Parts: sequence; structure tokens; C-alpha cells
Amino acid sequence: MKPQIEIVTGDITTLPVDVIVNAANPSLLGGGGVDGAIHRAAGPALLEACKVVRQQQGECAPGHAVITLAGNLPAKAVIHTVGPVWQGGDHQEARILEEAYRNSLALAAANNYRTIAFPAISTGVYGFPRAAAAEIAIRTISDYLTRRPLPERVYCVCYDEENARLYQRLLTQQG
Ligand code: AR6
Repeated sequence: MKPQIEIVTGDITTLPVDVIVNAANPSLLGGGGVDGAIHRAAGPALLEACKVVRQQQGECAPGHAVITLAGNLPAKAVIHTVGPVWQGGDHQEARILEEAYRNSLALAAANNYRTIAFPAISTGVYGFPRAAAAEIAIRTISDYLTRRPLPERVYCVCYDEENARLYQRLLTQQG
């Protein structure tokens, strides 16, 4: 059986998975980093879909997640989640990051999606230390998967080799 968690190095927008996760901001109206890359690759339909969600639900709070179509992406859907802004570690950042992963996994499962790809949420503009964020990502995803049938496979997408090695080490340690 293939492992349920796989580490991938590269651009998340190219992955032919059921759903990719966007590290969005509360406005849901786009930004830089992986958010900018996803919107560029998906085309204007994604921004329109985000505007509709925004009108219906207002801003997306840190730790929460919403789902939209995926426009021109190979994925079938995009889950937009908002990670915590790093403020030194004593502002619930770890808990909010766990929630961002868990709520995204739950939303994928609720939509019957089997494969999902995550970027390293909060580790760019939002400044979450990479090693601590990777540990939270692997632990939260593993815990979620051991108790549930969906999603069947989770890809952790690292934009650079160094982050990928960090993830791989943590995954190996998990056994
Ligand atoms: N594929 C995979 N990973 C990527 C890609 C890509 N194409 N591009 C960047 N990364 P960031 P955040 C990695 O800053 O810290 C936006 O403006 C990147 O190397 O995208 O959660 C939003 O609108 C890093 O490891 O997200 C928010 O305002 C990781 O993705 C804010 O940034 C996350 O970096 C969110 O900040």
C-alpha cells in the first residue's frame, strides 16, 4: 500500500490531485506567495468564486477553511484556509495552524475528495518557523488520517528542497 502522506517538492498549482489547499488571507481576495500562484494559474474564475464566498460568509477567520472551484487548475477544487501570523509563539499560533490543517482535511472529506495537497501554511509571509510548522503539519495530518477513511492520500508540497528534507525527516521519525 502507498503511504498516506507523501512529500513533494515543487509548485502546488501543477498537481493533478482532487483538491489543493491555498494559504490565503482573511479577505480571500488573493495575495502573494502560493496564494498569488494559485490565482494566476486558476484564472479569473477563482477570484469570482472567492468573491461569492466572501459575500455569503464574510472574511475567513484564521484556522477556518472554505472551498471553491479550481478554474484552470488540474485540481477539481481549492480549499482556502488562513494560517496564523507568527507573533512570537504565545498568541495561539500552533493551535490555529493545527485547526487550519484539520478544517481543510474535514472539508475535503465532506466533499468526498480522496487526494489533497497542502503547501507549508504560514511559513512564508506569515513568518511561522519552518521546523515547528512542519512538525505540526505532519502530526496533525497523521492524527487525522488514522481515524478516518477520507482523504486517502495527502501530499505535503514543499517549494524548496530544504523544506522537503525537513518534512521527510519528520515523516520518517513518525515511523
Ligand atoms: N507551490 C508550493 N508552495 C509555494 C508556492 C507554490 N507555487 N509558492 C510559495 N510557496 P506564503 P503564508 C510556499 O507566503 O505564510 C499571501 O499573500 C512558500 O515557500 O504563500 O501562509 C496570502 O494572501 C512557503 O513555504 O503563505 C496571505 O496574505 C509557503 O508556500 C499570506 O501570503 C507559504 O508561504 C499568507 O502567508
